[in-house]
Amino acid sequence: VSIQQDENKRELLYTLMDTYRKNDVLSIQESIVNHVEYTLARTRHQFDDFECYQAAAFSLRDRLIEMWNDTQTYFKEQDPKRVYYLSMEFLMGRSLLNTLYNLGIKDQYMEALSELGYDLETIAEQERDAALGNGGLGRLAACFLDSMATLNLPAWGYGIRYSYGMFRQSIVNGFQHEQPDYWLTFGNPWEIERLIVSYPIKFYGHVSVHQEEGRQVFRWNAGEQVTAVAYDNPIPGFKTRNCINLRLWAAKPSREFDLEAFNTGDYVQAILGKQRAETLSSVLYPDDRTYEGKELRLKQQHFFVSATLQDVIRRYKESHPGNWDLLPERVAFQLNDTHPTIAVPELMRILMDENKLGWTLSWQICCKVFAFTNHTVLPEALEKWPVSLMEKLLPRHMQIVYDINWRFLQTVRAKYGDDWERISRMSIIEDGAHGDKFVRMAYLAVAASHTVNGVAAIHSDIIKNTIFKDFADLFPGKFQNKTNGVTQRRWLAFCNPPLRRLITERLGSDEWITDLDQLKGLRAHADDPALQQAWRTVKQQAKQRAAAKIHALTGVKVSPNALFDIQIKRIHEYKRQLLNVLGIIHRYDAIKKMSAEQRSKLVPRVCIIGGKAAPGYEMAKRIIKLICAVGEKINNDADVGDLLKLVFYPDYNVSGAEILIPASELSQHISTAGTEASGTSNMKFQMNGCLIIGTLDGANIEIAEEGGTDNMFIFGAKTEEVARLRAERKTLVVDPRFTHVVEMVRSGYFGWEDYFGPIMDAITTGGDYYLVANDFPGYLEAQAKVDELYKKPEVWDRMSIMMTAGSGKFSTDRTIHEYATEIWNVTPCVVPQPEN
Ligand code: T68
Repeated sequence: VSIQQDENKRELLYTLMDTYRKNDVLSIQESIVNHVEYTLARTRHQFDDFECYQAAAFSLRDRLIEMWNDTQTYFKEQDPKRVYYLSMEFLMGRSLLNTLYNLGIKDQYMEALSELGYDLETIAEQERDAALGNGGLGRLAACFLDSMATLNLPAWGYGIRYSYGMFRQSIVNGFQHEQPDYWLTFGNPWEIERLIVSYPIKFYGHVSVHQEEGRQVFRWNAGEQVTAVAYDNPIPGFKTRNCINLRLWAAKPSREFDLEAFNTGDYVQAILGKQRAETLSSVLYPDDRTYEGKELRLKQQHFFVSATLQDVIRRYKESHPGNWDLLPERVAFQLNDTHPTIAVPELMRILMDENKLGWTLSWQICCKVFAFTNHTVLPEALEKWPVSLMEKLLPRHMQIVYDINWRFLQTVRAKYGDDWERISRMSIIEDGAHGDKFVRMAYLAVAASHTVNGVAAIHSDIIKNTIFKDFADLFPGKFQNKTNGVTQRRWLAFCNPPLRRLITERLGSDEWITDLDQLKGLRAHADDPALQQAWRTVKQQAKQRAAAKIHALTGVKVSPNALFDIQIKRIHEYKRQLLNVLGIIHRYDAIKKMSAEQRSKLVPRVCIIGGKAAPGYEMAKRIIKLICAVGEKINNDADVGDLLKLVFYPDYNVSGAEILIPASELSQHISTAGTEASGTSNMKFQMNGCLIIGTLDGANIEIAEEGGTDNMFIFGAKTEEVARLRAERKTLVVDPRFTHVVEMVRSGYFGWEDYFGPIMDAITTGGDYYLVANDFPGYLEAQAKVDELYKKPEVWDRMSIMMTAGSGKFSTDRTIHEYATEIWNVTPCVVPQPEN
């Protein structure tokens, strides 16, 4: 009877399921209007642009869910090795257009909406950016997801569903103000809430030991417990059925825990106490530079890592009950910086304490599943958690870290003998000066990972010779390079349709969208005046669009006939926005002193600077004010007119980048050599035919190799010179032009001289750690060369085409392919297309 019932049920389900959603215009309209009426409870006769966006997004989510289900079912059947990308940040930006393009149904949607009376572009702008990241590290994770899906890898991303993303920046009187980014106010139509996928997460308490069958068993009696709930975000690939998952965890109060608190009388206090649980996943830390030893940050790390590992282990055990040996052949974890490193003791704890594996096997497994990416060498960014904090918050993890360290130092000693100096240098536990101890998270990650990588060739060399030198000696085979990339879908094909069409027309195919090396085919056409002409027209259109946006945001009118010079990135002393501003002051001063005759020969410039300063980074905030003050002066100087403009682009984010990058002719990547691990916007600019003024730092070096050194404006000290130049900085004979611009600022030419004093001090009497004075003359020369070449469109356009042609290496498709083959050992798992 029951078999018959099962049969009937299956039959019924199949009939009910009917077919997949169709993508003809009428079916799309049907889906949209359905969501207007039944999801949003509006009527087809009355819904505004925002509701139209929501309904369109929900209709797309339906289609994504079909793909997602097919993909996950297929992965389960095939049981391939899977990779899990663990990251505290995913800087996704908007999803509507990206989804439409990846699914290949943008034209149908455009038509469907247009017939209903809506404009796709306007609708797309209704979407708020998902800004769950600070900058490069978070955006890299987002580009990786796009490539992993497109390459059909059995991959998932895991992170935190922050309620407040990256703060919104407004500029008031030239000062940065921060506003909360509560991005979920009107819901998030892309996510799927999975209330049943939830795990308990424990904190505080104490550890007890007892004997069980002749071995020690540790039990962690937690003092606090919250629940992690899964929110799935489908990630479609380009032109593939595969749809992977980004699973983000949100914290909720746990139902069972603390029941006694309710029985002891103070009911209201007990409720309020539970509410605190939600704060765990509420806010993204906006600091991308200095490590902050905040308890909540460590709680966030443990929260997302513990939920993730419980989820992965549950999935593994479902398919392979009792078979631990196979785990490293089915699971790979990539740690995006040290932020998820608590995963190492957490996996040890899960294997040993919850699954009764011994230390040796547990450690063997650990050492086969983890790999770690480093993104910085700046010492102030390296995470070190106080032992006292970790002992309190995660007592069992602290024990395990001590054990890991003890065994690790045994291997160091086995190789080098009683070299106490080295042993103390390499210890995962740092003995601080005042008796305080710290856990060096990077060392823990290196000790446990089978592979450690930097993010550009020079950076991977630097980490081997500096912060991880001892480790590279001990484990020479562990260290690799994986030069970053960006997805050419979002950053060229979708954000710059006119250029996409032009490239496709010239190459005779659009295969470059999944095989970016094909761009090198453009080299043969770089001298063709017809292509150059069309290339220029495309750039001109993008500049007009950006000019309109700048006017709307700042009220400043910029001429689309001027050279667009852009520096957009987080504000940091090492990125040297100061060098840029001082160069602009020099240019302004020069213009003021010119005759009309000289001015008529000048190349007009629009300088655009954008980026956020960490709220506690005083110097970066002063630099923003300086940029604004200089802009104020220049932009209102009728004498200068269109010859020079300087705008600070407020609230720079992913969507802003999608407008600015296509419009750029020159972009600045001018960090002090040896400080920028890679940079990734440089790759986006290059793809869009923008010329680069830059130092030999990070990925700039590889960009020069690929795009041609002659097509870049390179200047400045080299990495190997920096230490010496720093030591000699006090005796440097400073260029008089530098002294003059510093003097202009100090004298109050732009007002606010007292407020700008510390900035000027930092690059003069303060030691000039980032060598602004050293590189200033070279920078001015490089800028002069820019002006000279811009006057020769045939030369400039050729260089521009050559840059795009040389950008093939910087696709995350290449990066991810390297990770997959050289680190993860995972292979594509291609979901078959459905029959109908
Ligand atoms: C960036 N790092 C590197 N960090 O600065 C950049 N840090 O050179 C590189 O291209 C990029 O990573 C990708 O590899 C960051 O963006 C952070 O955002 C960050 C956030 C929290 C804590 C520390």
